[in-house]
Amino acid sequence: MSLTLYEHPFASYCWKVLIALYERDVPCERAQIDDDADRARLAELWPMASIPVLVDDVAEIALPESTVIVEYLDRRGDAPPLIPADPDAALRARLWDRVIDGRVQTPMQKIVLDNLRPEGTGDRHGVEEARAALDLIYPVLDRQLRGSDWLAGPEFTLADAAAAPGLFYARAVRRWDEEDLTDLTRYYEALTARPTVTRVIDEARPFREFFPLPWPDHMD
Ligand SMILES: N[C@@H](CCC(=O)N[C@@H](CS)C(=O)NCC(=O)O)C(=O)O
Repeated sequence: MSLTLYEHPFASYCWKVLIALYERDVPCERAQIDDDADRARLAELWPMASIPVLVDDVAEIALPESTVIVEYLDRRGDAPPLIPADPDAALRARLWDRVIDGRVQTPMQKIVLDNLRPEGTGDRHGVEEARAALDLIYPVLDRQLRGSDWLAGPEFTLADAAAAPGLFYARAVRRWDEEDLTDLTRYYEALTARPTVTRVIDEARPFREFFPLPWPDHMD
């Protein structure tokens, strides 16, 4: 086995890579990052010690950054790549992956992580801005999804692997109007019913105690 993924099943950016592994049926060892000692060991591979990190023993590389890892995994296996071969389709997949990370994942993380700050050091204004950022992007995604099965077009791509964790956790902290944004709601339902996405949701389920807020009733 030449690939090892350093990850945690509850971590949203790790989901992006796990979905890619499952979609493309790429064999990979998993090393769970649980505590400070694990993070310290990870820092020897990648000084920022963020997860995910993919190590390829044969190529002797350690790759951080979920998007870059998904691109690397496209070299493995026979399944269709998550960054399509067609250059225009590839551009769309990369664009919507960036939009999700910057405008969904980032504000979602801001809202979640604010609850882990020491008492009295919360950033109320920053959290309000993050909520407003989510309210701004939801209708944009709804419009993008009008008449389209997946976020970047007719095929499931990198953008959808990013959107699955992004929207899952964003919906836990800031729901969109599901009656009004019907295309986003339809997409979310299709996304979370996809077997590879259902699998990461299920694998993360035992770790919900790590969520620093009560797990919302509206979330399966
Ligand atoms: N841009 C990075 C973000 C990774 C990230 O934020 N990972 C979180 C877990 S979901 C983490 O490790 N946070 C702790 C840290 O960055 O120190 C990626 O796409 O991989």
